[in-house]
Amino acid sequence: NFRKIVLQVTALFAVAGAQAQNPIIQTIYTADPAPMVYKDTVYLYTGHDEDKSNTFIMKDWRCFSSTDMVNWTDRGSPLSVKTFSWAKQDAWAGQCIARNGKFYWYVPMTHETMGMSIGVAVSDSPTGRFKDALGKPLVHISYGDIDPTVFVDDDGQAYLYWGNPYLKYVKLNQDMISYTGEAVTVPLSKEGFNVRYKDVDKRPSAYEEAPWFYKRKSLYYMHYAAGGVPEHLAYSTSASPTGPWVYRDTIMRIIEKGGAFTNHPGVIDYKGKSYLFYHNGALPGGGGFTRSVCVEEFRYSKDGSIPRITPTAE
Ligand code: FUB
Repeated sequence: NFRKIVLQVTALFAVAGAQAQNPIIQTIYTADPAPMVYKDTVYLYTGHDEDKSNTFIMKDWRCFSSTDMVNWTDRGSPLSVKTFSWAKQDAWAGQCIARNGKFYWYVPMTHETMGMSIGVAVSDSPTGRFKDALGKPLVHISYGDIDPTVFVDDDGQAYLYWGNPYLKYVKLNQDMISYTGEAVTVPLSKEGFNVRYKDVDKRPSAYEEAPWFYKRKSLYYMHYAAGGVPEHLAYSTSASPTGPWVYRDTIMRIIEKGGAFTNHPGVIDYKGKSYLFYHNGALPGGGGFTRSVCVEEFRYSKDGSIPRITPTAE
């Protein structure tokens, strides 16, 4: 029951090692990629920039899927600000995860009265339709409650990290729609998150926003957009899900040509390969508020480090 619109068909499509053309979605502007591997399919959840505005006009989230990382099927708009009765606008960066036979999609929006807040939507299918699980925000602390990233550890404990200019986390309960204890603020030290290349806003480290949290082998990874602005992508690692974090390196430098002032990482392993999703302004009419999702394949080193990744057009 989905729209079978194949967005990208390249001549290389059937060839082993074929690469998607970047940006991978060329029919609308997309941003804030959040890939999820479920069974044999990659589901790519994105934000949706409305055309040619000088601010973020983002009303809904989109979903695309692929089984070859080349051809992407448009799964429509399974979630929008309108899904949340308490929300006013700003369908910013979220992440969806499968658990308990359901799909939980954590998303930030501006609340009718309280400023930025994080909601959680639930569905029986990765392509929706999603419903507001709570009828109220899951998290509301301050305006910085944006960009949630979620991960379930091997012991079953789920973590939700988020925030700009801070980075906070809570331990989610098994039901994935509540948490126990207070939100913990991560120390944004130089050792953990490096220093800013432009220190105009006197922040303690390069961490800006867009965290992306997961574990690979025994190492926990925190990818994020680092600043000042324009943003680049960097990562830190830890031996534990709650830190302390150790700054590792820049992954993608500022995109000088065809970039946007933001960038946003989403990392997966799929069919034996590793991929970094990000966004830029490379479509015609593209820019800071009209972004497009792209993907690059990469290889971890034996010690788990990630190489510098250069944006490509294919
Ligand atoms: O897309 C709106 C905001 O811009 C996101 O929440 C940030 O990560 C940045 O990409």
